[in-house]
Amino acid sequence: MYAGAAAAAAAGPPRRDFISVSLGPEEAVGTGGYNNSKAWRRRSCWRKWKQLSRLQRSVILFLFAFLAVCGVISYTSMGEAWKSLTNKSLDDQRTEQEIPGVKLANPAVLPAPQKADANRGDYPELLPQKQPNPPHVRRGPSNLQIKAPRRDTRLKTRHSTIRAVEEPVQTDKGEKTEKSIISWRGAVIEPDQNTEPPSSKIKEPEKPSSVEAEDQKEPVPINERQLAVIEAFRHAWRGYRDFAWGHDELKPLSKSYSEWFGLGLTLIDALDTMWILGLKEEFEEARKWVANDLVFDKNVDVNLFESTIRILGGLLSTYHLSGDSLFLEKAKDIGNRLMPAFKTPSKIPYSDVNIGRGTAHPPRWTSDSTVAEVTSIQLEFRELSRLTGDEKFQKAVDEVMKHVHTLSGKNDGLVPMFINTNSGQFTHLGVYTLGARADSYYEYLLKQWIQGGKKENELLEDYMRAIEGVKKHLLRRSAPRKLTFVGELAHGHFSAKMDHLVCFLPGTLALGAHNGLDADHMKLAEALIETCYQMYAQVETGLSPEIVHFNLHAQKGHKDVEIKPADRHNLLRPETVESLFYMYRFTGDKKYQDWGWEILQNFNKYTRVPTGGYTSINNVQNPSNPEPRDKMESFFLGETLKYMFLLFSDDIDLINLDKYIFNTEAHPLPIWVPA
Ligand code: DMJ
Repeated sequence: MYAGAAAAAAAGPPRRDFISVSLGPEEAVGTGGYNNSKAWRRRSCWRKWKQLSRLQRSVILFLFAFLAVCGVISYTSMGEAWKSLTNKSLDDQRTEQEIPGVKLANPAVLPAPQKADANRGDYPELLPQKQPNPPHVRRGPSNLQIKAPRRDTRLKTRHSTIRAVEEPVQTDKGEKTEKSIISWRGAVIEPDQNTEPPSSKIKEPEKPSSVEAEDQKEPVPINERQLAVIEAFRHAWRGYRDFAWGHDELKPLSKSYSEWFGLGLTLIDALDTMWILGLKEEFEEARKWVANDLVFDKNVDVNLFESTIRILGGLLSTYHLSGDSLFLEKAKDIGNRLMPAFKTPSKIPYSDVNIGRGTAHPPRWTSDSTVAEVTSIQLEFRELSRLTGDEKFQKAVDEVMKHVHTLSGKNDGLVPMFINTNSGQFTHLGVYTLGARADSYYEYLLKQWIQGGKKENELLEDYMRAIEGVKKHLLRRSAPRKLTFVGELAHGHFSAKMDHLVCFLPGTLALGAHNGLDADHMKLAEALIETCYQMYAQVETGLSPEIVHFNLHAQKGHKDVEIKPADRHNLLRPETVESLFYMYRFTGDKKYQDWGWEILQNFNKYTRVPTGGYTSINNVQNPSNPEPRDKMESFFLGETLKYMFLLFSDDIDLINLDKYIFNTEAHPLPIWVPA
């Protein structure tokens, strides 16, 4: 018997002041045996409930009510927790599916990187965008620093911080919308796509001292003229990409290509221009070609100078701008393959190297090399030594400079055009020019001095002496406009001939003056750039010929500039635009931008090929038929358009001239000890 029931029976009628609920089997047996039907259970419970006192019922009801309230509260808070847990894991899954291996902190703010080749064949034309504000025009000392906005340390290249900015962008439907992009020096880059840091095997290049301050400036908006340069570049690139991809030069009319070294010359020459112009997709596609298809192990003869300034220089500067070690690896490869050129009796390098076989030789008809060629490879090889820690590159090119420094045969610092690789002596003495075969000797004297931190006095001495030589022997004024020009001297006879190539000189003189050299170098630069501009302005197409002859005496109906039939071609050369860029940077005089703008428009008018690309022309004097030559030189993309873009910029930090020195193919390399 169940104990509670026995006690209750013994005590008579149940007392109502305590609770006793007995649901044991014996009770059931005592009330008629076991019956588990639902009706019986309901009846039995109800009977029990009725037997309870009011107090007992109230207590039970209160307990039920209390438990019910607690249940509701805990259900609500657990539900929230569960919901957020579930949502979070869904978000995680979505992010991982969209960008494999990359978790974006906030996908709504930073768009997922696009595949570089997602837009193959799709070249949206850039519509000039209305600038929200007029471009900032900053003048004054070039080390002027701008106010410091907050920094985003996540987005950093090796030499610069990439800043996240909100910019209006054009949607497919032409609407303007706000999209987050990352901008760096005009380059538009999506996050998480900045390139790898250089391999740890490679000596870390010195960081320019003022990088920190440069990091903290506001991005300067791209203006309409710069957009026109971007459009021109894209048009040129479209031709190259469609008809000459991976080859040296585009032949835009025949929609084919020409090969010089078979090394994708135009592509390599254009890499850093794409970076500076912010053409990310084009850059990424070209980078893939460099990674997968650029092979230097080829049985091919290359010109030491041309491959140094275009290929080695292009790879080094692209490495500096992008921080991508691929370009340094390639630069090391080509640098090593060019070294056999220096194995000569005099250590003056041969002009040609077979980069596959490791042999070098002079041209077939002579053992001479060109003076400009052997003395305009130094910026690149010196930088390669600094980056790799291997001094052999610098040693080889420094030896050439030291040797040339000691040579006799100069005329007040002016050098002849040839040097013999056996004897190490100048040959063809008595002819002096600032044009072809000598030009960049003068340019590299100054630029090496600046590159090395203005310490190598012999370089400066040679440069200063040479400029005095130019003033003494080669400067004259034309008639009727009294334009100052640089002629040539041949065995004591002056010739009023000036190559377009000489138009590098105003820029170089201005750079020297900016670096503390005589102020009258700047005066001369101003006079010479006016002349170079007139070499365009006085010609029917507004484009300069390759060579002009100046009139020394006024003749009725004659301009200052005369052009011989053999000289009236234009190869899309950069020198005048290059000097305009330096002049604008150092003076802030808008006329230099306006002159460059005229030149760009004339290139568009007379050299642009509708199906893509630009072409050299044979006759700058015939606007109705300039006689296209069917060739786009690699320097049009490497130099001319790059200098145009920089000329139209008001951002002195877009390749700051106190931090970078341009090689003679417009590839910027860092100054070792920046001013
Ligand atoms: C380029 O290859 C270089 O600028 C070189 O110094 C001279 N010739 C062309 C451009 O005109």
